[in-house]
Amino acid sequence: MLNKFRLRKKQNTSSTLRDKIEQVKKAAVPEHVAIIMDGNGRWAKKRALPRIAGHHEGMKVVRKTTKLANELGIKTLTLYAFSTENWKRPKNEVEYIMKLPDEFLGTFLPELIKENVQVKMMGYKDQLPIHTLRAIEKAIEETKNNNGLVLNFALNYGSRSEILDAVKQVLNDCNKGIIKETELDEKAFSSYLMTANFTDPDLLIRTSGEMRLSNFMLWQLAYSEFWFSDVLWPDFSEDHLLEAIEAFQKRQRRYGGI
Ligand code: V07
Repeated sequence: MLNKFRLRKKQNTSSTLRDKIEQVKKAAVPEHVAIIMDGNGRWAKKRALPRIAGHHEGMKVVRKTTKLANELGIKTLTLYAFSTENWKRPKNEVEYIMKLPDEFLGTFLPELIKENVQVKMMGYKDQLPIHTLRAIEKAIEETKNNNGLVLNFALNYGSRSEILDAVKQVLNDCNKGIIKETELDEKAFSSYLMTANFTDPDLLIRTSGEMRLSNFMLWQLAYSEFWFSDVLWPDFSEDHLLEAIEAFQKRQRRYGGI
């Protein structure tokens, strides 16, 4: 009796998720979604677990989110995995976090390849542990010919540094005569950023109730829609992502009406 009930309940839940996915796919889906995956430490603290347990749980949500984004036809998913400021955290926590790309790819790379996902990374590679960099570069190489979702990890990324480095590169190119001051417009400047080959995000999601950009894609988010959710990243489900996209679609329709 109890088993029967559970089975029925499970089937009902998944069919509503299916329906919702189909519903969302009928309207314009954002091309590029960026997410600040915040609240992993708080999720762990609430359960009296070490912070690293929250990061590990958060990693599983990366997989679910990637799968759904791909299924919805989102072209690019940029995930803020580690900022240039995150090095200030306790050494053991940083060490653990830097093993997550290895673990994630060790488990899910075959799945990403099968699902036609292309892995990319933006951020300062120099300071990353060699094992982290090797795992990511292997994934980038093995998925480079895929043409489904682009899964772009922002790792050791900081937007002010990115902009400053772009300015320095522009000055360099100016001195060498590669670009003239009069040719430098927004489009030309964008090509000096780490996102040179990306469109700007249409939608930014930040979880865990914080309403800040925290040095994330400051230039690129100039015209994006923002969606702030109180849900902690490890609790961020398919339903929550669909809710954010539905809200985005409603805003699009309103602007279209006037
Ligand atoms: C990290 C889990 C998600 C919540 C936020 C912080 C902790 C997946 C990756 C990853 C990165 C590159 C890659 C494949 C997977 C990751 C870091 C942290 C640094 F090619 N999750 N995750 N990287 N967390």
